Order: sequence, then C-alpha cells, then structure tokens
Amino acid sequence: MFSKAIVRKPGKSMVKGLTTAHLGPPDYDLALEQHAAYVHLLQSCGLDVLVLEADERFPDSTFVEDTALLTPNGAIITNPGAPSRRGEIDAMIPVVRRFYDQVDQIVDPGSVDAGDILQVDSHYYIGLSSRTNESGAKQMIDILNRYGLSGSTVKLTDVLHLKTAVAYLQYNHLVVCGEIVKRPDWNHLEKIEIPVQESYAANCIWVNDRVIIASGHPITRQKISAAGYSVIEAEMSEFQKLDGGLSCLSLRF
Ligand code: CIR
Repeated sequence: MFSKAIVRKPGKSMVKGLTTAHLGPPDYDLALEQHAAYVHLLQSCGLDVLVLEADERFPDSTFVEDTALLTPNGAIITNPGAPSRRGEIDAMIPVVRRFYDQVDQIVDPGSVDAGDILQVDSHYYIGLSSRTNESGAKQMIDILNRYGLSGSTVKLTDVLHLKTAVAYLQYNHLVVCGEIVKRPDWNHLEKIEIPVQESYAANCIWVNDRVIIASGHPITRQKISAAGYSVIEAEMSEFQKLDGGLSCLSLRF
C-alpha cells in the first residue's frame, strides 16, 4: 500500500517539453486542471500528496517519476537520459531527503529515467531505452542489491520508457501492450493484454486497490475491471501530448 505521493505542477514552459507524439502543443490551463484532478484522485485513494510548485526552467519537470526510484529500503536519484532533463534532479534531492535517510544516486556515464523501472514486489525490471543505458542500469541493480532488493534489464526497441507499455497491478496482474506482450520475462504473471489502439492506457497505476487509467479506453477499462479491480479514470490529453502517462506524474511510496 502507498501512503504518500510527490507531484510537481506543470509550468507554462511545458509547451517546450520533449515529445514524439505529434498531437500538438499542450494547453497549459487545461493541463493545470487535469493535474489538479490527478492530485485529487490520488488523495481519494488515501495518499498524502506533496504538491511542488512548477519549475519553469525544466519543461518536462512535471514528470517527476523519472527523477527518482523510491523503494521501501532507500531512495535512488536518477540521472535522466535527456540532456534537457538532467537538471531536474537538483530540486528533487532535498525533497526526497525529507522522507528518506538512505539516498543514493546514479552518476555519469550512467543514465536512468525511472519511467524505465517496473517494480514487481521486491524485483525491479529496468528497461534499456534511449534514456536508460547499461551503465545506469548496472549502477541501479548494484544499489538495489545493497538494499536487499533485486533487478534485471529488459532491452526495449519501440517504446520511450518500459512503463509506457506495461504496468504491474499487484496481485500478480500485469497490463501489457505492444512489444512487451510476447516477452517471456513476465510469464509467471497473469497478463492483461491491451489492444494497440488503446496503447496509451497501458500506462496505468495501481493505487491502494484502485487502478487509475487514462479516460477514453473502454476495452482497457473492461479488462482491468474483469480482473477484479476498481477502475477510475483521469483525463490525460495534455500530458499525452508530451508522451507522459499516469505513472510519470507522481512518485508514490
Ligand atoms: C520526456 O520525453 O521525457 C517527457 N516529455 C515525457 C516523460 C514521460 N515519463 C515517463 O514515461 N515516466
């Protein structure tokens, strides 16, 4: 179960955020509204949410998930793979230190975006992507091992981040889409396959026995409900324009 979350409001500079989506620039006011609704949903799932002010210096800084991996035994500050995102961690370190005594950090030449890290109980799968490299993944696994946790890597070809295409829902269910579906890594889990036309919904989040999904994905909703979860929806259109999903907007711990 989670008790807390950290989020950061989007800034006006978000219109300059990194994207491959070809959906046009986000509408800042609508993004603020959607962000506030997202915070409200996390609160309704019982989380105490720390809302950080926007950091206009970094257009993608609302996607806080990428800056840290928060485990039960310590926090690991990442080294984001995109040069325009590197500086986001400086503001995150003191925030994470408020909650964790044990704080480690990924350093050059390693790079990691924590959107590439999928936790399944005490094991952490680390996607090797355009943002997360071998050195970063190795550093991450060494730190996890020190914490009494384990990690392994998964080579990615199509998606931005590992969690773009997969989500663990607790109780052995894994939501999968696209290149992840046929991978043998998770054959011990029960897979919920999302059709490609709803691929954006694969990035959903389990929060204390509810599953939050991006609105407008009826097949995903039906399949996750059928697996026994209570599903709630969030409007995400403005963050989708920046390749950002539900998990990216918060650090939950
Ligand atoms: C980026 O390209 O870095 C941002 N526009 C989107 C980051 C999404 N984060 C995530 O998947 N964890």
